[in-house]
Amino acid sequence: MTTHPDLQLDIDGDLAVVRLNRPAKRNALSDGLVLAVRDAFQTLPATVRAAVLAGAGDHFCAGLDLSELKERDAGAGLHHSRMWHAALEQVQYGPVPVIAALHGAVVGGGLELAAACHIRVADDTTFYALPEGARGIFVGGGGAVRIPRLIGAARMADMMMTGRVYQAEEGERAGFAQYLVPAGTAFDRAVEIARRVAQNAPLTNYALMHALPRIAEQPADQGFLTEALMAAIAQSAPEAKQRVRDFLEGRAAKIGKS
Ligand code: 1HE
Repeated sequence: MTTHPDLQLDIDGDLAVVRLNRPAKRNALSDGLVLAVRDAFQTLPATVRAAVLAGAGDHFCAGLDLSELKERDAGAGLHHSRMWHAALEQVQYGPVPVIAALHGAVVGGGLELAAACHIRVADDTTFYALPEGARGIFVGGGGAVRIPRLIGAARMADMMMTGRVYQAEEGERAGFAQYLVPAGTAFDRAVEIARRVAQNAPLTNYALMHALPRIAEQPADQGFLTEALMAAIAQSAPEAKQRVRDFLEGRAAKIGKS
């Protein structure tokens, strides 16, 4: 469990709510907070089936804590970036799907953190930016890998070269978020989605978190084989057989009806 004062972790049944809780500094990510995020996802109780990641106050996250940005030589800069990678790896490839509830600023390292989540729910107040360009630095929290996969490298280069800010609606169209909801409702919607995701067969969620993104990056012939292997494993689980029986015997909800 987390002991960092700026990170709040609540467990509610099979749901974990992880909240950046440093609103006075717009949830800027100090090194300690980045490591606390890593630890929180690494040590979630085995009973948790899905998580919501949110930010306290008016903003999701203002990115790297600039007050800690110091002169680093190349080696120290490398290790700092790799520390972010290790932490955000625990979000993307940790034990459970993570639903991000976004509002206000989702900028810099905050956008990198959001990009490591599996589903992003943004409210109307959300805006996305990569101020690294203006600060004379580069992304270092996995953004160069994950953000182009959401919006394309051309849009990302434009954001960093020109300081372009995407507001909520065009951000959703560009691919930052899968859901756009009215102001103040992102958290509730994210919880609703997380509860639904938590009901999936664990192997289905595992396949979607761990196999799908890798298959999508594989050459087609390798991807087809990985897909077949994952499909065979998922369908052989007793839970999968039960779910198919439930449908055939009229006990499961039809598509579009809950
Ligand atoms: C901060 C930070 C921060 C706010 N580090 N202290 N990220 C940025 O370049 C974004 C910088 N932040 C902003 O542009 C704005 O703060 C916001 C648009 C996010 C919010 O504006 P606002 O008017 O609500 O808040 P504010 O008055 O600007 O900030 C409130 C306080 O938070 C203030 O401190 P105070 O002591 O004067 O009250 C700010 O200094 C502080 N604060 N953001 C430190 N980021 C792995 S590499 C990733 C590289 C990056 O992420 S670079 C991008 C960094």
